[in-house]
Amino acid sequence: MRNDNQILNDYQNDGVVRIRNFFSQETVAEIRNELERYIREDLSSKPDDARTLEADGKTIRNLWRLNLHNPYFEELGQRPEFMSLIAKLVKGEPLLKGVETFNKPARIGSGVPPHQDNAYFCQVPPDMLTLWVAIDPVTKENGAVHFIKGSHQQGMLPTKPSGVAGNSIGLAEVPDVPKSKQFCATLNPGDATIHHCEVIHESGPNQTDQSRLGLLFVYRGTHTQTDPQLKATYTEAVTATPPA
Ligand SMILES: O=C(O)CCC(=O)C(=O)O
Repeated sequence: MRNDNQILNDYQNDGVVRIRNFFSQETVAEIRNELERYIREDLSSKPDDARTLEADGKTIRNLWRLNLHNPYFEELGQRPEFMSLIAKLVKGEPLLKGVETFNKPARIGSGVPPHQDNAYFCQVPPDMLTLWVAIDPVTKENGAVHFIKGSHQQGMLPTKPSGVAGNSIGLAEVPDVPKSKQFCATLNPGDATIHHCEVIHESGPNQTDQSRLGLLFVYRGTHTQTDPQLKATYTEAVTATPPA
């Protein structure tokens, strides 16, 4: 039984919360099938900004905008049982802003530099978050996301373009918190994390033989607005390394 009050409390204090068994194994299997079908049958007819490839030029690193390109994912992200929880966390009526994947394929999956998502989202107040659902098992070795708990409380930190396709903007200075002191979000399929858009996080490359596929849902409260300064800084970075 999901404890929404505990989730809200942990989210407010830490900026990230892990929720076991958020999706059933049946839903995880359904998601995997639909992603495979979408890649096989639909992706080639979508615009270039529907995906980012790994450095080999052929393996998928990310799928973007699945909510726009695929009705199954748009519906999944708007189910009332999730929206009721998200509403509490974003302090208002939630809006599904994006559905995407971080595939982190075995041996090929690249790292994600330390960043705050609001450098991409550019929203004030920062009532925006990501629900990150494990489709594969997520281990320390295959590239679990590491979070610095509580770092959302210091607001936005200076950024710099990262030059990484799919993660074009990162922190100007990497925080001095050893990995051993960060929250390593190991997950079983169907488990999830929810993280605030200003909590610092990163993930390493996948040097194992196990794929680490995550499906992400991004929400904001309908009351948030785009900050012009954050937007100008992001536009500069993403223009150098499109599409995200
Ligand atoms: O899945 C990952 O490795 C990174 C995810 C991430 O950076 C994000 O959710 O903002």
